[in-house]
Amino acid sequence: MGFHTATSVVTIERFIIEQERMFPHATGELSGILYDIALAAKMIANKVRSAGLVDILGAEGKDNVQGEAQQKLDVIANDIIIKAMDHGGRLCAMASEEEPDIIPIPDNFRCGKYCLLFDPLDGSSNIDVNVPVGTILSVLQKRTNGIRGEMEDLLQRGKYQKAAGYIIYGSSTMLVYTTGQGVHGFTLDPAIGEFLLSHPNMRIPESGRYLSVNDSYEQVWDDNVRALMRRYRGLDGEQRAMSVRYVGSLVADFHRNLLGGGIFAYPANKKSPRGKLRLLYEANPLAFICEQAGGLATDGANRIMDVKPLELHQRVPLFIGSKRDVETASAMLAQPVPASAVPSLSAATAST
Ligand code: FDP
Repeated sequence: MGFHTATSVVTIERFIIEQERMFPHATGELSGILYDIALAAKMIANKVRSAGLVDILGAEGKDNVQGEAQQKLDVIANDIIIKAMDHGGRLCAMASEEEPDIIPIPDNFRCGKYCLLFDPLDGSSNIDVNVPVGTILSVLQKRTNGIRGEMEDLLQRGKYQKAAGYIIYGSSTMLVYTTGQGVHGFTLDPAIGEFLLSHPNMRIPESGRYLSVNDSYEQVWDDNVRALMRRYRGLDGEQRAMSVRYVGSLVADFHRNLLGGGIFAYPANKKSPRGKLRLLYEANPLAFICEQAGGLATDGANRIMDVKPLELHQRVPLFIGSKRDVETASAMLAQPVPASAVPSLSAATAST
């Protein structure tokens, strides 16, 4: 993997300024949003890093809009992002996975032309066990004429995103983003508190090593999903077996596959017919990043970034990663297979 090519120290600030200079008509508003995101990322990283030291872990007692127990750090991360972003004059509305409705810009602040959608702390079930978690963000441009953003501004297809990024709080903290000019990764140097360019122009391998899926759902998958998973595992003799890696934190699984190649899959199943992951806060931003890095993202039938959002918290099945591995998913999911033709993964594994 030859992406560690930075020969001089480039801070995220300098990088953003240099990127902006390439576009003479840029107003600097998008750059301002990216700076603010970098600041929020440092503040959240600080909280995540000290979570084991101070007694701030554990459920807060409130449920989020999906009815999941909300962890304290989710709430903290949500508040940090809102406070870092609402007063800059660049946004006209926000939406968060942790909030049921649009988050308006307070009346005393100026509104700008962009909207921010975010998942403040993805993988929250991993917080208590010291496993990497992440933040995911998506930036859209306002379409309606009023000063304040409206639902229509937020419910745009992913292909209209102006920027997308994620922060992974792992063995180091990294911020990875795209504005449609490639994907660039920055690693936080905790000694100086700066994100430094560490992974310029990230490219995902054409086909990959890793398969990330929770196959405890095999019993409730459709037969063509089971056939697809047998393919990835090399059980139908059509390809070499991929290595299974599942953290259960989307950002961590996606980040590893972006670097090493492979596919992350969260298919629909009989219990969750629309899948689990959220189109606006998770699938769209990661799809934008993945495509910019040379990969693909589909819901099985449609390109993720073409799916029309109908509501803020819409869920979507997700197959995302290396181009050839996602193409295999699209091809195999388009053809229903008879159940009798697909032995279970465990039966097949036992007999090989
Ligand atoms: P979590 O429930 O911990 O917030 O976004 C939801 C998510 O995590 C993803 O980060 C992760 O990939 C997925 O759910 C894990 O779901 P399963 O436990 O069903 O595999």
